[in-house]
Amino acid sequence: MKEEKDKPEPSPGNAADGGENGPRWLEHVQFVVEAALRDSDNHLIPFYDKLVARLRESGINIPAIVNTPYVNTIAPEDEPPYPGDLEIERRIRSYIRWNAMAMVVNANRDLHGIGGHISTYASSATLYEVAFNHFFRARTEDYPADIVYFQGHASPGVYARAFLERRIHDSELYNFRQELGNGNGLSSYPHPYLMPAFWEFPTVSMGLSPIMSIYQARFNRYLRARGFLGAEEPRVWCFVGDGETDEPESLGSLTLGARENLDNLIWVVNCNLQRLDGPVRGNGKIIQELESTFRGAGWNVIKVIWGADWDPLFKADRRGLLVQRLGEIVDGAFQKMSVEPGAYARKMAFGQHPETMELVNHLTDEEVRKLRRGGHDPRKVYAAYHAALGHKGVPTVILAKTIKGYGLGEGGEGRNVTHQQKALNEKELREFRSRFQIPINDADVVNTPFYRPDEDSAEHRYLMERRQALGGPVPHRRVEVAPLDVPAPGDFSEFLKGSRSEVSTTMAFVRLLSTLLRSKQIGRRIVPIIPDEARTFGMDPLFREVGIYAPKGQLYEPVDSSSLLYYRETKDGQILEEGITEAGAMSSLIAAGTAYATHGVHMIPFFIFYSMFGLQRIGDLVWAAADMRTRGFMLGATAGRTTLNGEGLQHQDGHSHILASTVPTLLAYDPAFAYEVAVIIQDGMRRMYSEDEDIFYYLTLYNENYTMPEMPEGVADGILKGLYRFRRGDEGKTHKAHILCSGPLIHHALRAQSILSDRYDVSADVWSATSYKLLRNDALAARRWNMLHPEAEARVSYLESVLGSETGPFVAVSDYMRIVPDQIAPWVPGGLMTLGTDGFGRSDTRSGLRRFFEVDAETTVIATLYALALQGRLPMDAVSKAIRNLEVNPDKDFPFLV
Ligand SMILES: Cc1ncc(C[n+]2csc(CCOP(=O)(O)OP(=O)(O)O)c2C)c(N)n1
Ligand SMILES: [Mg+2]
Repeated sequence: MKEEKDKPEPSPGNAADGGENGPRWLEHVQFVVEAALRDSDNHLIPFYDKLVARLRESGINIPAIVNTPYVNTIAPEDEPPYPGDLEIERRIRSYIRWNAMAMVVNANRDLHGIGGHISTYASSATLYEVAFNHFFRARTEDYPADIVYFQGHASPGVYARAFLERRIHDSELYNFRQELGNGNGLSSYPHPYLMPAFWEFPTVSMGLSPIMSIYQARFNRYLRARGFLGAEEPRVWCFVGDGETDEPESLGSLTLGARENLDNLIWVVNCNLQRLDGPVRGNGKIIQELESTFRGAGWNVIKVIWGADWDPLFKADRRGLLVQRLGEIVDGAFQKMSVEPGAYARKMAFGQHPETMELVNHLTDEEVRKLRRGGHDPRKVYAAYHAALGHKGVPTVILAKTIKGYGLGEGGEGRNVTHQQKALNEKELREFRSRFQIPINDADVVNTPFYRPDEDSAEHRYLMERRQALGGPVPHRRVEVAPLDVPAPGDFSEFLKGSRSEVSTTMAFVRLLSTLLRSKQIGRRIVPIIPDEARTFGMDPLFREVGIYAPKGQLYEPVDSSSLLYYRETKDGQILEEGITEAGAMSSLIAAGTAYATHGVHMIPFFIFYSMFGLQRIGDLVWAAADMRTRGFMLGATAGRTTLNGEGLQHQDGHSHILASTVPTLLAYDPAFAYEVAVIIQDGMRRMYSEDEDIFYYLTLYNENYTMPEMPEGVADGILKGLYRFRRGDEGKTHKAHILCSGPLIHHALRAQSILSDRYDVSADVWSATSYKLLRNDALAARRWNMLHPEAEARVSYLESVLGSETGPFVAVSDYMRIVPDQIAPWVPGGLMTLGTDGFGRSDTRSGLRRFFEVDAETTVIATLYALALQGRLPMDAVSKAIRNLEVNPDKDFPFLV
C-alpha cells in the first residue's frame, strides 16, 4: 500500500508509467533499438558500444558487457580500404598453401610417420599472410623488430613463405623434419636452438607462447622505462590455437596485459573450432566463451567471424533473425556445416525461419556452402589488425573464425581427423591444385613439386617489395650485441674472504646481488625477478634501494612509508616483483635472458624462487628457455630436503637437481659456501655475457646459517668443474676414505670427518661437490671419445683426474636424492656409496630430518666404515659397534618407503 502511495503520479509525458508491459520507458528502449538497427544496417556491435557509452555518459554505471552478438566487431562501413593488391596476394597465398602442404606430403611419402601438419596452416594462411604483407615489421635502424610468436605446428607455412622469399632452398623443404641428414634439414617446429638464424621463439608446447608473449610485451615496457629501448616500441604478436587456450598458462596471465596497459600486444586466436581429436567446444561456442574471458580480463576484443559474403545477408536481415540463429548454433554444428553439402548449411543456418530462408534464395547450395568465414577473408582480417594497431590502453585479441584444413577437400576440410592428415590422394591433390590455381600440370601433380614464381614475376616482386617496405624478412633471429665487460673475480673479494658472522648462502647471494646492482659496469642491466618471496629470502631491502617496477608508479602511500625500507614502487623500478606466479616470473627471465637477441641489449636476470616450485612446477618453461638460448641465473632458494626444516612434504626439495640435469644448456650447481656462489656467478657472467655462450645457470641456495670460510687457494677451477678437496683428513691414520658433499650438509661431513679421525682411526678427506651434473657430462664426453677412438691415447675426465690417484672408499652425502651423486658413480674408483634424501619431506627440525633421511654426521660415519668393511679393510662387527655407539637405530624405516 505504502509503495503505491510513493509512486509518482502517472502523466501523459511520464515514461515511468507502469502497466502490464512494465514501465513505459521500456517501450522507448524498444523504439531506440529499432531505430538503431535501421541506422546501423543491422550491425549490432557499434550500436551496443555507442549505447553503453551514452548511458555511461549520463551517469548510469553500466557494468562491463562481456558478450556481444555472434557477428564481426567491425562493421563493414568502418573497414579501412585494403591497401594491397588482393589478387596478387591471393596468388602468393595459394602458392604458399600449396608448398606448405607439399612439404608435409613429400616428407611423409618417403618417410612414413615423419609427421607434420597440413590442416593448421591451411586454416590460418590468411591470418599470417595479411600480417606478412602489411604488418610484421623487421628490425631496421629506427625500429626494433616486431616480436612474433607463430603457432608452432603452422611452421610449414612459415617455411613455405621463406621459400618464396628465397631465404630457403627447395632442398631444405624436401628435408623438412630431417635435421640429421645432409645438414640442411628444417626443424619440425620453431626451435631457435636448432635454427638460430631463423626462429626466434619456441612455441610448440602449447600455452607457453601465450604467457611468454604477455611477459615479453611487459618486459619491452620495462626496458623502455629503464632507458634501454627507444621511444618506438615493437609490437608483440602472438598466434594462438583455439584448442591451445585450454592450457592454464594460456589465459592465466591475461589480467596483467590490461592492468599494465600493454597495448603493444596483439593476440590472434585462430578459431577453427577444432583441436587434435575433435571440436574445441562441440556443445558451445569457443569464440563467445573467449570473448567473455578476454573482455572480463579487460582486453579489447575484435571478432572476425564472417567474411564479406555475409555482409549483404546481415544487411537484409531486418529483424536480426539470422544473427540470432547464428548465435544459437553450437560449434559442433558449424563444423558439420563445413563438411556437408550446402543444403545442410541452408537448412541449419537459414532454414529455421521463412525470412532467413529468403536471404539465401538467390544462392546455389554450393554458394551457401562457400560463404566465407571471417578468418579467410583478407579484408576482414586486415580491418581487425588495423584496428588492433590503433587501439590504445589495453591489449587486443582477435578471435578469427576459420575452417581447419581449409582447401584440403573432402578428405580433410573440417574433418575430425584433419589434424593428423599427412597425405592427400591424387584426386584431392588435383582439386587442391585447381582450387588454388597452382600452375602445375596433371601429370606432375601427384609428385607434389614445390612451386615458386620466377624472380621477375609480378608475384615475386610484390612479395619482396612488401617485405622490404616492412624492413626485411620475418622471422629472422639476429644476434647483434657487443660483449659485456663483466666484473672480474677480484671484484668479489668480499665473498672470497669468508664471514665472521653466521650467514646462509641465500644471504650471501642477496649481498652479492646488491653489490652487482651497484656495479658501474653492469648494475643497470641486472634484473631481479621474484615471485612474492623477497622477504623470505631477505631481499626486501632491495625494494627501497632499487625500487619495484610499476608502470603507474606508486599511487598510494605505502603502509610502511615511515620505515627506511619501505615498499617502493616506481616507474623505473628495477625489480620485477611478479606476485605468486613462477610461470610469469620464468617468462620474465626468458624475456630478459633473450634481450641480447630480441633487442640487441644484454640484460642479466636473476630469478629467485622456492626451489621446490621451480623446475618441478615450470619445467616446460625452463625447457623453452633453453631452446630459446636464454642466458641468466635461476636461483632455487630454501633448497634441500632437510635444510628447509618445518615446511614439510610440499616444500622440501630433494630433486630439483635431477630435473635440472635433464636440461642440456642449464649448468646446475649446489654450492656450500659464499665464495663458491661468487665464483660460479662471476664465471657465469663471463661465459654468458663476455664470451657469448648460450647457457644458463641453476644454483641452489639454502637458509642454514654458518660462518663462511675463506676460499682455499687454487680451488676456483674445481668449483666451476664440479668438485674440489675442501679439507684433508688428519695424517697418520690407519685407514683412508673420502666424503663428497654439497650444500650445508658439508658441516655434517666435517663432523663425520672428526668422528672418523678421533674414534675410528680413519682419515677422511672432505670434498665439496658443486656440480654432479657437470662432472658426469665431462666424464661421459671422455668415455664416449675413448670408445670411438679405441686406439688413441685415452682422454681422462676431470673427475678421473682428481680421484684417480686417491685410495680408499668414496662416500657421497647429499640433501638431494641419492641419484644426484650417483650420476658420477661409474667413474669413482671402487664405486660410490651414497646417502641422500629419497622420499617425501616431513615437518621437523633439521637434526631430526637428517637422522630420518640418514644424511647426518653419524650416518655418514657408519656409511664410511661400512664402505671400508666392504673393501675388507675393517671387520663388519666394527660397523655394528659404531651403529650402537653412535645411537643410530638400525631397524628404523627406510624413508623412501614410508
Ligand atoms: C603442451 C602440449 N600438449 C599437446 C600438444 C600436442 N598438440 C599439438 S597441436 C594440438 C592441437 C592443437 O589445437 P589448436 O590449438 O586448436 O590448434 P589448431 O591446429 O587447431 O590451429 C595438440 C594437442 C602440444 N603441442 N603441446
Ligand atoms: Mg583449433
